[in-house]
Amino acid sequence: MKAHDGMYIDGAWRPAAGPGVIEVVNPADEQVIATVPAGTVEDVDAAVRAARAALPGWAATPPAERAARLAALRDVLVARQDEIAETVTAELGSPPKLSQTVHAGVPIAVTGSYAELAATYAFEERTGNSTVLHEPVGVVGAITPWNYPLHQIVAKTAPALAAGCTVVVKPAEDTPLVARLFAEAVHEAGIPAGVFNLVTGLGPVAGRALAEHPGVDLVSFTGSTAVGRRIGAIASGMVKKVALELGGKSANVILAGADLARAVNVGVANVMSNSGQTCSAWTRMLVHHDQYDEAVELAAAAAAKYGDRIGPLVSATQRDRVRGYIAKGVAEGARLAAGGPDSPHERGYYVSPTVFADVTPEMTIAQEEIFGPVLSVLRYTDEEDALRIANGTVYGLAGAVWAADETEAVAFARRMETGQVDINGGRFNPLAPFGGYKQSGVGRELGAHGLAEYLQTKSFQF
Ligand code: TXE
Repeated sequence: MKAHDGMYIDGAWRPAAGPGVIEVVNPADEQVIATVPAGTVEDVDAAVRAARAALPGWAATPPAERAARLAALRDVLVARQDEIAETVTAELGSPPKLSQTVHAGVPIAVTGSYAELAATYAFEERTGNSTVLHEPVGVVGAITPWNYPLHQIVAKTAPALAAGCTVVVKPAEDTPLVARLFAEAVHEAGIPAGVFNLVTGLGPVAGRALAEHPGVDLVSFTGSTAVGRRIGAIASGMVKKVALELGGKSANVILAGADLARAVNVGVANVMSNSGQTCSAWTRMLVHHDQYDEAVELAAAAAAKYGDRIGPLVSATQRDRVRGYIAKGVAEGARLAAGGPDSPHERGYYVSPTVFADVTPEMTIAQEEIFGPVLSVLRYTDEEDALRIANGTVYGLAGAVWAADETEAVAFARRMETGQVDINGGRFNPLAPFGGYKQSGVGRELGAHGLAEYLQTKSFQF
């Protein structure tokens, strides 16, 4: 058990204002592995002041120099990739391979992409007789969740730094260790004091203080819809800019004629990966009624194969929440084709990979975000029916379409009310904008669209 001290504020680890600590638990064996300080309003205030003081210098730093610092940060993350992966495995419980390739690998790719974008982005352009400037919004307050603990921090910090903003991050209380490691990496990369600051702490205390701080110009939040609503209300009341990445209930639409086995196997892998703790997961599989029974059988077999290969959920709270949804699915008349509420291990917050069949669109498990390894398979009669079901939730974050040919899949995807669609199993692209339609959120992350969130425009007329 390691007791960590301090908050990373103004380029150094400074003692926390209060005595409170947060215990970090390894969800695979329920052991306390570390403590970190629980930040207070005073810590948040010190961090925001440091970020404000650093803002003029960083905003005036030429984009090429900001790009060089981000490239240096990427190199430090590469050098410390194993340590990042081990830390995420310890505090999130993710299997080592996933930690290495996704939890450490994706932030490296994203930081690299912003090093390039900072160097090439048109921060000034001409239109008619005007020059348009894209200037940094100012101080960013970033509140992040635990499901992809480093990615969520990097997806906000890298574009903010590329834009010339300064940042205060309040990471999730369940996964503060990789956030501390990231602060060390920022320091090693030579990013000037005050440009990046980290305050660990509880959401309703430190998170709330950050959202409410008058020195914060933009609040970027990823997490639950309930907290997102509150943060949106605070930000709009204070006329701050706000970006919200919230929940999802994405549809994986398998059109008749698609490669059914591939679509089902990739679809199950998508839901089970990271133990289902992915906001963009394709948690509703939509299958034509002629192929429905075959799809359910394939999905159940694929889920059963996962067995021990998935990690636990992050906490007892999340495990109980997911079990509650499984019980509700059964109570509302869905049929368990694989898995169920029983835990496969005595210790650790595990839930078995679970597949529900005979799910109808209005059931709770087809409407609400479960955030666990639980797939619902729904049947449709024709493409209009599939579209109605796909669009029939309050969310619209991601999704997938499979068809015999790409044109058919694209035609369907155009009619989906969602921010990102994978066509016939498309690959992850760190430059593609990511974000929600409807109640899945406000704003976009990643690529040039993610950078634009941290900029405001000014024009000169000549
Ligand atoms: O989220 P919270 P939780 C969804 C998912 C999950 C559910 C609950 O469905 O089951 O949310 O997860 C901070 N003021 N997602 O309870 O509470 C908190 O400290 C300011 C989807 O963990 O929203 C943490 O840093 N901040 C999601 C962050 O908000 C507050 C990822 C997220 O925690 C706060 C995670 C407050 N009053 C959960 N209360 C996604 N979209 O990827 C909490 N926080």
